[in-house]
Amino acid sequence: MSFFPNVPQIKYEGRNSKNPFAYKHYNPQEVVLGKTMEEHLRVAVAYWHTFNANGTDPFGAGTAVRSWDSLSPLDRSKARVEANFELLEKLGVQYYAFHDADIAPEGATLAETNKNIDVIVAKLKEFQQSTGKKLLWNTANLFTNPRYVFGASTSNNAEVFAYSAATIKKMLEVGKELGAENYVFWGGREGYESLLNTDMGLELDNLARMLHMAVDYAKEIGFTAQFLIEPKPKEPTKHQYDFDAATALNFLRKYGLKDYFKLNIEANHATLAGHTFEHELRVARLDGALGSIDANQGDYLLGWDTDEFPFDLYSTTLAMFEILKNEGGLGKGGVNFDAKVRRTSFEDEDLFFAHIAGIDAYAHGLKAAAKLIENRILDDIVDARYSSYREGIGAEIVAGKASLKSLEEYVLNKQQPIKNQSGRLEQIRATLNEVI
Ligand code: XYL
Repeated sequence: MSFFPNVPQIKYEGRNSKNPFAYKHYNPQEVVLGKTMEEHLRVAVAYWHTFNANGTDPFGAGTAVRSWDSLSPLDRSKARVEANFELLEKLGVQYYAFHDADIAPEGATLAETNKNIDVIVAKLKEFQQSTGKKLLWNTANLFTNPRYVFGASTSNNAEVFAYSAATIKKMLEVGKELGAENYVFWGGREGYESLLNTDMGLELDNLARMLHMAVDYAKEIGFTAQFLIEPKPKEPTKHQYDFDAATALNFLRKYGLKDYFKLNIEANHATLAGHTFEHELRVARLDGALGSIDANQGDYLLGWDTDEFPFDLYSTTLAMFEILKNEGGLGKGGVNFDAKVRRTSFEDEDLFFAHIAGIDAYAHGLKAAAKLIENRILDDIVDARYSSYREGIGAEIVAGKASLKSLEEYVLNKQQPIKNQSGRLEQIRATLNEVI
């Protein structure tokens, strides 16, 4: 049985194709800077947005009607598994990602929930084996159920901490069973609403305690996935603890967790934090912590996480520039489309058009970023701009041979003003326009 009978196999047809069911830029086997596009991007489909979301928003009910909606909860979960693998096959995408709550219905007890999960995990495994598709990452949803009203690891209620720990334990086992290449910890409701009733110190210590327990358990069961923290500044809580890349890295360092984690950087979370996506990727990269990305896009006119499929080629180009510059690229990570179709795009086919648009935007960005690198366009500009540090006093500063005293001696009697050179930003932007 097909869930998407009107959708053909999506193939690369090149930029002149008018076929909406074709890639215009994503040509999986095309080699760019020594690796195929497929190897660079490691594209993944996000289960929750693709198979669970239906367009519900705070003002209105779902608009998308899927063929599995009318089934009983467990049958619905099974149908979604089949739909997932059909979608992956038709898109020619190798990876997917999920939360526990996306794949199986919750039971009256954790034991019951785990039983449901086991049924679906067995089915996912069968499909993985027969199709060769893989799990980029899995995670635990520790934010939807009302028990998480005050957070999970950072809840004031130790019962909730315990339940969260048990849930993470199960999801680490599931990750191992399905060969997940990464395991993600997005903060969910790990944050606070007001300091008036919050013990921030205890909450942060507890968050670290939970992550240490997860590291220990993964070691114990031989689960070797890369652990990833996903920063986000706000929503659902007013102040999320993993605000941005720099904050998350500082937390990991403070609590002795830095060696076990990298970051999963999401584009829309970056802009919510008041940063560009490329800023967050650069911060992570400079710290050897760029692990994976959640590819989506926000709306600068709206202040929340709109999770749109990415179409901004400037952003995908500069993101791919950071990824190409990262040692080993995305490594075990990938480009996970943590993105949802608009509420107005409610037909099944829109799931495909959306992924084609997003994947093409990244493939386009990859090719443009490769040109920037091959022709040393930005590298030459940056090298020239910092050339003062390669000779004379600059070389002494960089070599650690200078002190406040020696620098005072150097400048004291120099005729002012110091001559600076233009940053030429408009000219650089025009060059970038030509490359993209
Ligand atoms: C929500 C987050 C999540 C994580 C996984 O803003 O992006 O979807 O990616 O928990």
